[in-house]
Amino acid sequence: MPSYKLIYFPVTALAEPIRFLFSYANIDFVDERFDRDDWPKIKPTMPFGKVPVLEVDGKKINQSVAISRYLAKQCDLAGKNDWEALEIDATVDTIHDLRACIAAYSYEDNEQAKEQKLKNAKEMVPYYLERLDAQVEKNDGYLVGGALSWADFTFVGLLDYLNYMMKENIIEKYDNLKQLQKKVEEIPAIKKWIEKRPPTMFQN
Ligand SMILES: N[C@@H](CCC(=O)N[C@@H](CS)C(=O)NCC(=O)O)C(=O)O
Repeated sequence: MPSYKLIYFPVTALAEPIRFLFSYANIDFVDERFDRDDWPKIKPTMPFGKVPVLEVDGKKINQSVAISRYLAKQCDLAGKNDWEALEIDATVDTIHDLRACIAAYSYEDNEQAKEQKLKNAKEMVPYYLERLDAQVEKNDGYLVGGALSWADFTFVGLLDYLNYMMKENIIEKYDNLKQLQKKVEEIPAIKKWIEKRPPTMFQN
């Protein structure tokens, strides 16, 4: 078994689906959370100046989605066939489109632009969530293929970050997504992880 170190800010966000996968797969990893003040010093040592970065036996690799897919393959959460793998990939990309839409608003400093981006997010967030909720209803309570996949871990892992940025529980009106969150958080390995993980600014 290789040695793994996951490097990220001291938050959930893009690293959390990866942490869920390590926990679910029962793979030991060093969960390295650096101080924000140290980021300028760390940034030039990362392959593309961004995190999360995973070190596998000392080799650094970036991109959270690629890292998640790699781990999901190792614990049978990457679909039963190529079609399901494609559906999972598409769903994960859609979740990241939703994240990008919310982040565009949340990280905007210009007051006027922020107002416009909030208006856009208020329109687009329900657009995405209605469709994702219907997808879960159609797939027996999971996002893809009637079974747990890394798409479910991506959605639930990112959720507290999305809620924090939107300043509300974005899935409040979506029963299928609420049940999905509950189901994922009750998987024994995930429950254990959530209980032991350090609290961050995204949990209330
Ligand atoms: N597509 C990349 C995005 C990585 C990314 O944007 N990381 C942010 C934190 S969430 C970052 O490193 N920001 C600091 C910087 O750009 O200096 C991924 O999914 O890993």
